[in-house]
Amino acid sequence: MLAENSTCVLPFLGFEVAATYETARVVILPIPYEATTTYRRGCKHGSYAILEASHQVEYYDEEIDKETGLEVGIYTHDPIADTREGRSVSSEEMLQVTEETVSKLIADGKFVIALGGEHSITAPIVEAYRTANRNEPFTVVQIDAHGDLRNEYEGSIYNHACVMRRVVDMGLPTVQIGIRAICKEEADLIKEKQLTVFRAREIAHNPNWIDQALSAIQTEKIFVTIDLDGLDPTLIPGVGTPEPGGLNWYALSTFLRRLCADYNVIGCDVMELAPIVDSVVSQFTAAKLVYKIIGYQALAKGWFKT
Ligand SMILES: [Mn+2]
Repeated sequence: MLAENSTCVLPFLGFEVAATYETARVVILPIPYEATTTYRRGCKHGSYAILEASHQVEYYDEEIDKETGLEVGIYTHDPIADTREGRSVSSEEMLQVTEETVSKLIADGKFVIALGGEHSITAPIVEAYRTANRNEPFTVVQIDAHGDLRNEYEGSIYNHACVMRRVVDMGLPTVQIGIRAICKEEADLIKEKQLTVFRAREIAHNPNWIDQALSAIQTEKIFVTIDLDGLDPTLIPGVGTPEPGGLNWYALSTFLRRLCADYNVIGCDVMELAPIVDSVVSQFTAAKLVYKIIGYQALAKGWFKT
């Protein structure tokens, strides 16, 4: 792990708007960890592709009429659990360094947006929030094509296909949105535990799904985990396991805006971008999504100066 305050080579949005750690409200945490990808590889390059693409995002957000990046301090952390240079990082090491790093950022009062890397990283991030919120449960809202509810996959309980099972095992309530690929074991678990799932197929034909999803949340605090394959693969083809029939841009951004407005979003991650050579669509869309989340949080938390 690199020193926490050393200069990051590639800050989100660009050097001109990068805040210092001390003044930043938002910390972008790149976690280029990839170990258990099962189909299309490359998510270890996802976080840096998002950072690079973010330099092309317009500072002025025409939806909220603010230059978000100039008003909200954004600091980009050095990467942790970095497997890009062929260095192997064990599951245990990834779990430990991620939980420790996120815990420190929470203790420093930062709003963390972690950039994967594979989805298994969400478990230690959520664990850090759990430790910080010992007496108050929060809901994990997951945007994903997949249930990620398998107990074990390819010999590991830390496989990316098991991450929401780890969250369910922690005893935290979950709301899963955009789901359209699950196995029988996961379908049985959803029934047995009566998990709240908004399937992509139902969302496509239900204009009231956002109201229904918001009212299904029973806690004030929320952690949001976004597997980018929750969006339709026509928007983000660069994912490890694409599935047709996903959420569209306005459905997801409208949902996230209302989620930030109506609840206390305590943290967030954006996972599973696996860039495609010669196409910037996926990483640019992901970067814009991250910028939208920062803007919606800033509106909800009163971070804008004017
Ligand atoms: Mn997925």
